[in-house]
Amino acid sequence: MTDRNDERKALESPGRRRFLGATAAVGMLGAAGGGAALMKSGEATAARNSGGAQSTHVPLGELDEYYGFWSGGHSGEVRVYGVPSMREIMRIPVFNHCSASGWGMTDESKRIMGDSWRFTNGDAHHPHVSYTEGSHDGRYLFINDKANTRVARIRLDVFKTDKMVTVPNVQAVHGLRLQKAPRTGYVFANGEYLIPQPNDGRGLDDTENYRTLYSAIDADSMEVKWQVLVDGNLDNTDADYTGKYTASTCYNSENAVTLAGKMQAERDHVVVFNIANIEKAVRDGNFTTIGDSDVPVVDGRKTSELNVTRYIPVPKNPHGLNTSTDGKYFIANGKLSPTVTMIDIAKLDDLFAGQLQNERDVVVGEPELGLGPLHTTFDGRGFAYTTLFLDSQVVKWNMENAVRHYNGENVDYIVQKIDVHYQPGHNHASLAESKDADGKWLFSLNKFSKDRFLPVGPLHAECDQMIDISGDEMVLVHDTPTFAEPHDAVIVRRDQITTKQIWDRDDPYFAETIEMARRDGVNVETDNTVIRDGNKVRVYMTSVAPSFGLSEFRVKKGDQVTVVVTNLDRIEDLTHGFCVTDHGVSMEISPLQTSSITFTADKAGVYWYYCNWFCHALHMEMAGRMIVEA
Ligand code: K7E
Ligand code: CUA
Ligand code: CA
Repeated sequence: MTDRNDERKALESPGRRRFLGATAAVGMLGAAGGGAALMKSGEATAARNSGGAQSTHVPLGELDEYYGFWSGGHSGEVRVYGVPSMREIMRIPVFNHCSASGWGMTDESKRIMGDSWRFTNGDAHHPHVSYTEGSHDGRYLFINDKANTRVARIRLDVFKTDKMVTVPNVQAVHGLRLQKAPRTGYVFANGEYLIPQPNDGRGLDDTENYRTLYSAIDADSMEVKWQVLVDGNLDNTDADYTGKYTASTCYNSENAVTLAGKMQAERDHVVVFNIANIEKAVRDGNFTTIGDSDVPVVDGRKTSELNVTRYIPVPKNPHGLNTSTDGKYFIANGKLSPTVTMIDIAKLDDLFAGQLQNERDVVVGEPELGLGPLHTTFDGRGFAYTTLFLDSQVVKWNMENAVRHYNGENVDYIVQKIDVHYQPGHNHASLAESKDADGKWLFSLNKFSKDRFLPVGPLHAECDQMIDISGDEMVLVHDTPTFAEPHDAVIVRRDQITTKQIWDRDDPYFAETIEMARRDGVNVETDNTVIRDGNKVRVYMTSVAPSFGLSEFRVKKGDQVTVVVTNLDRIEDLTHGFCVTDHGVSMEISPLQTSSITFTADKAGVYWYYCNWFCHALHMEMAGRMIVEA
């Protein structure tokens, strides 16, 4: 490895090396503080470069080639960019609440969010677009909520969240990936933190017996189908391209509850899950349940005899887990180790059949790439790209050469290292979570941005950098500041997604609201009327630019008011809003959409409601009075 280290040093600037003198573990712990030393403004200028073969410029009036879906981290949302222009096109509220669209306020969104609507925060890390036979089919995007242990689905015909599930028996869903073939039947979710099972107040201090589980969610119904009890925790996960196997990294094989404890073992592990064997165990009744949940839980601990998991030792505290787009390897990113571990997926059948001596026999490469490898992406041409958090670099490397090197051949596998600014987490190349990886654009999602943008006080933006990977050399071409905090992104071709221009009147998104109207004897498309039901009042009105179907309605103080607005404008882009002043009531009503919102009229007086989506020359006049009688 010495020659490799020398080669790496030659590629890195002296300033970086000085910062990185310590061991990986110490460096990682000091990353936030040490980062300041790394980010000298002079260095940032020197490292800036441009002039890739491809242009990020999309001429005025032309459309981007790709959709990029960025997770919003602890903003709880998903953001949609056009790639390569990096124009932010849309934000999709998911786990957060949205002042503009009324997500979290409307009756439709509350139904979808279920009990968890009372949480106004989320921590969205891993967005993934559904598959058919390893290619993106553009039906759905799925995303996890680490903060409140949820998984959500977004419809990509309307770009709206349409299902949300709180996963039982686990705390903090972190790693999330989809079954890639034959289609996305399952969404796989890692429970990250170790907790007593069940977590009902018993066994609080029995930390040795804290456990977590791997969950499979039915992508169509969004119900949790089964869970697998594991040893250690679960960080990131990915699925293969056949539908047989998935794998997850574990940084806490120690079952520790302290930072020091989680770094004790020299090796942690990757758990490989055998999907067919898990399904068989469920079918055969070889499962238990935990607490109040009726989800089948299959024992996948090391002591289990169900043949559903294997634990492959890897260097300590790995992080990202990425399947190469040729379907050959699960790649576990070392984090505290300068290596990534390549697991040969083709050898997993033999491993589960008991035909290998040792779990490590499925490891076919362990290239040393640099300090702090976190995530890896692919170009479809045999090269992998790994972020080096501590080195603040992306390294391009040759996968087959890494395997040959592991076999003792004297070949180089590192192709190039490029500086990024600074401290990258995920990276993601165009189409690189599908077998269609096209090796055009690479994004490095960097955690620090000091010196790159106008200062805005102590809190800085994150910095997403765009790298042209279409040629032999990586070329940095663009910086995009992003707000807290894209962990991951997915980029699909624009032809892989088909959207509706206006809503269908029979869309399930608001079917329950239409059903409520039917029970009230109301046709929401023609009737403007008020229905009283005890102290519940339902106000039905239409909207046609520039007026609401009702210019006033009357309720009594203390009434619970539900306002249902149906937008009869069938013109693309003609969205109305409905906002009641001084009541915290706001929602979007896009063309042919029905939206509803429920609130208490708790103050007597006159309150204007108005359209808050600029729709017409007389948009300001599109208003009416809610008259609340004492
Ligand atoms: Cu590395 Cu949540 Cu995918 Cu952040 S995780 S970086
Ligand atoms: Cu309707 Cu503005
Ligand atoms: Ca560990």
